[in-house]
Amino acid sequence: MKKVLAKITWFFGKLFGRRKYTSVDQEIRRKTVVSLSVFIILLFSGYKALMWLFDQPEDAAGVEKHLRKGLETNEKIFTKIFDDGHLVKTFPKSEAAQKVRVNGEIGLGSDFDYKNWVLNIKRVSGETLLVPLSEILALPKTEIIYDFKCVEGWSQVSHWAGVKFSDFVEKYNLHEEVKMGYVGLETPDKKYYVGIDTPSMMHPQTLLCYEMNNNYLPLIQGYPLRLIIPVKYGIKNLKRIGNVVFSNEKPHDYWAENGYDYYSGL
Ligand SMILES: Nc1nc2c(c(=O)[nH]1)N[C@H]1C(S)=C(S)[C@@H](COP(=O)(O)O)O[C@H]1N2
Ligand SMILES: [Mo]
Repeated sequence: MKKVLAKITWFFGKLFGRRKYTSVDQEIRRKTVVSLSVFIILLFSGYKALMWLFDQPEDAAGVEKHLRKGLETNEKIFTKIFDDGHLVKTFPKSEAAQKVRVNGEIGLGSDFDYKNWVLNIKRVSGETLLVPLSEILALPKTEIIYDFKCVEGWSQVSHWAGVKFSDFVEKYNLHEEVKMGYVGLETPDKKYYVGIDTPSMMHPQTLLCYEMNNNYLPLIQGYPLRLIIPVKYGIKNLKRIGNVVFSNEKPHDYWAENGYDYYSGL
């Protein structure tokens, strides 16, 4: 045993040891032997690992079990990121701001006749659906407290309530309409307008919102009706909705026209 150990030590000593008087040739040879050994070991382990992988049972699609696991993990991660059904984080009411920040007043002119306001919806048939506030208030109410984010860099936990857009679609039979790719919303004076992909409109946290902190919206925050769409940045949360249209082309969008991302998703 001792002899064997001595031999091994001698061998590695020869291989790796730095002797004082090695010539340049010997030094080059030593380095070549070391790199070649490392290369062969790596090649061999790679080959072994590949063989092991090929030896594993395959599933119906002919995909090996361990690879399939990897695929499934990727799928889980990506559906989590891209699935429009994922929910935005919500907060307890105690965390909602009492003084809610006001930002952006485009399309909120003071000549607004709020007493005669009705929501104006263009059906695909060309007909117009007019919905007064009283009807919207009679629909099931959904509340949300979440972190409202503006692209300008601020965010604030705020408390809103209204009817889910998806409930509204159900109630007014807008099923044909939501087969279209986009929903366009405008202020009554058409000065502020947004285009939103229909899946985001149909997201369970998207509201046609009429309340903030348990009161009607202040005029400056969109009374009588605004969009609250937590999967999007503030710019898409149009205040004072007047008109709604559906289309397969992207509806015009105020901030997209000014260089911001059309999608503006979070
Ligand atoms: N009609 C209208 N809606 C608007 C805007 C606007 O200028 N006009 N600004 C948007 C932007 S940039 C943000 S951040 C939010 C701010 O909503 P808040 O005033 O309730 O905080 O409204 C959005 N909706
Ligand atoms: Mo914003």
